Amino acid sequence: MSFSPRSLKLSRLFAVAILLLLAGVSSGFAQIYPDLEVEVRDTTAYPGTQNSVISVYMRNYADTVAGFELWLQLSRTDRAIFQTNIDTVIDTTYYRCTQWNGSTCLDTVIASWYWVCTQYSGSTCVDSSYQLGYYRCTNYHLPDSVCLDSVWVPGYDWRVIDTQVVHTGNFDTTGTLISGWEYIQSRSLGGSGYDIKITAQANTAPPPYHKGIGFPQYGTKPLIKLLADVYPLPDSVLDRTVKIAIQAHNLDNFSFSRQDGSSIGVISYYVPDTSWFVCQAWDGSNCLLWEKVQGPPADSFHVDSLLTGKLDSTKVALFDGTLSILQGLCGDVNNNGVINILDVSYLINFLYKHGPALPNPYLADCNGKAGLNILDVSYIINFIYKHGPAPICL
Ligand SMILES: [Ca+2]
Ligand SMILES: [Ca+2]
Repeated sequence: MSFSPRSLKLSRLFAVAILLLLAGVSSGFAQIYPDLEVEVRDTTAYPGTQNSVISVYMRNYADTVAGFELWLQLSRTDRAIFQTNIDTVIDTTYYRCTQWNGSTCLDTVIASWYWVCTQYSGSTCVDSSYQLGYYRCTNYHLPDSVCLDSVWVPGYDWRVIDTQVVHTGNFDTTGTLISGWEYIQSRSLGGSGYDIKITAQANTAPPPYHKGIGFPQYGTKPLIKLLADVYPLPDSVLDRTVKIAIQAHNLDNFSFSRQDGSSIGVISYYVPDTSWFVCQAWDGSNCLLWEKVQGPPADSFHVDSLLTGKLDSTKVALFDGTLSILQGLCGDVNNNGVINILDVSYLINFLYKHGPALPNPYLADCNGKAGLNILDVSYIINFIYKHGPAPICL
């Protein structure tokens, strides 16, 4: 049996309608269900925790997701940071000219890699190939200019190769929905780790053919797990929550795409783009030389229209998350809420006998001097048995 988006949505609506009837609830509102939900799951971490996991979940009900771009940003720059490494990468941008005037190109689009269906059996794609190009809209629904149909234009006219030093992000795909995907990359666009953008594609080099995340998918596994480091924070600081926001207002950095490369839940439409001109040289009433200016005053103007896109909030639902920084007891090495001889033996075990990892290294590095060593052990012994000073975590 195959699902179609319409039958799936109808069946879900139907199920809810029955539940409402059973509950004796009457609702005057038609419930709208999204096709896709992306959620940053709330999490907690101790101060000073390295490799704290921030999980992103996705639920897709109407489309197979074969690629995505997702940009996350932290609300505070002094509490936590996404883990990044400095890398040198080669970026190639491919351009396709959409309007020629002789040998001069008047307008361009950036060509990207998409899976393009090369053979259909009915409405099912039975063969496809990975191609560089762009989708040109051929049929707009007026007056809202939604693109109803497009054609694939393969190839590119020129390319620009840049070498860039970038901050790549650390992530973990073990046990996630994108485990085994061909291409997964993450970058801090701001370069400092306070943001991270993930770009992933299911099937860049088959075989094996990896079609992406089928539907319905209720998000039992994370989509991706990002690694963050939490800064040390004394218990006296009350504001301990960092918001992790999905940045989707700029669709340059947000898209969830189907197998054919088209974006899920994006409305494309035209906006007017007005150019203003001032005449620099008149010959009677004829202008010999026009100069383009920012705006009025001007002698002439031309209204063009630009194709742009926005997210359809009835189709795509986004949920930001939070990282809440817990309060910890400095010196409580085994993190059980009290400081006693067990913490001493846990730390000795860890430092000298290959014992289990520390639940929170920040709480064990407690002698007021950075670095975990025997001095932290003797500091705790001093505190417990010799009325020594209280542990200090930096
Ligand atoms: Ca303890
Ligand atoms: Ca120390």
